[in-house]
Amino acid sequence: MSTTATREVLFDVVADMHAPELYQPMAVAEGVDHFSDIGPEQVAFYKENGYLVVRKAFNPQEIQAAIDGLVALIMGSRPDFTHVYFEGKAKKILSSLGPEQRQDAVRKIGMFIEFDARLKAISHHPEFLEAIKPLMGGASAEMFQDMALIKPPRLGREKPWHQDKAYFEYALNTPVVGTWIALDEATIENGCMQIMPGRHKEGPILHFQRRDWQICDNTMLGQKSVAVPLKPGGLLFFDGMLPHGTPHNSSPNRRRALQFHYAPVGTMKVEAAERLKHFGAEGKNVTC
Ligand SMILES: O=C(O)CCC(=O)C(=O)O
Repeated sequence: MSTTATREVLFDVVADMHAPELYQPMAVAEGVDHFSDIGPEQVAFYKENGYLVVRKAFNPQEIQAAIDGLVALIMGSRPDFTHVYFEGKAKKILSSLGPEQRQDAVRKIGMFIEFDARLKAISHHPEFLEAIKPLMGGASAEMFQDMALIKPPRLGREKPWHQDKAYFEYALNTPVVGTWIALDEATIENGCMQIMPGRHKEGPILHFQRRDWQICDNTMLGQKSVAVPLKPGGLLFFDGMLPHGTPHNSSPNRRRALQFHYAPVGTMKVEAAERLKHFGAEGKNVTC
């Protein structure tokens, strides 16, 4: 992903539009309603399929508080918070936008939990952390990445197919659990998550720097995915090796989400070279 800075405002540079055939869901993800519904059967499902949905993980008050926290940070509630990345397409018009319009020019926000207690309350929600444990083989979960991913109406662009472990400096066998929480209703039209169930077991897939650091389009074209539409407060747990992506937001509706990643407490990082040995494609005599 390429990012440029202009007068302290960060922009995520515009990428090409994806081919529609890259996102062809054939089914909708399965799940349970509450954290308390997760038992051995659901843990086995997660291990087998690489994902698990909790449809009503957070209540409307918790989600509204998180949205308020996010919007406050975008509006500049904390001048010392700088990790707001605007869509490249908004570069020319950003200074003329009002507060509400400015929100719809944001692509993503990161490293925010220490800047807003309402957001930290979600990432460190006790029931949530407890639910991650069995997915990690019983280890206590430690959050190592926090992001808010925003797809503004019509403007929000694709996150191409990838495996999250291609981004993280952890040994390949680390049980990384990704979590994705819908703040707005996430639909196929506004760019909800799409996943390839079971394919986390296939191991690392080579990634290429194209529209982003991603799996080659040719590898994914025509593959049937499973869509993960969620109501606000719905949550997707997904394995760090599960191929996933989100298409462009072609709808008039916002799609805001939180994404937190967890690893077992105390997991040591490895060198980037270790990660690239598995995922780095350029230089391996392969083409994309
Ligand atoms: O929310 C999205 O659009 C995609 C998030 C994602 O897969 C990622 O950032 O790794």
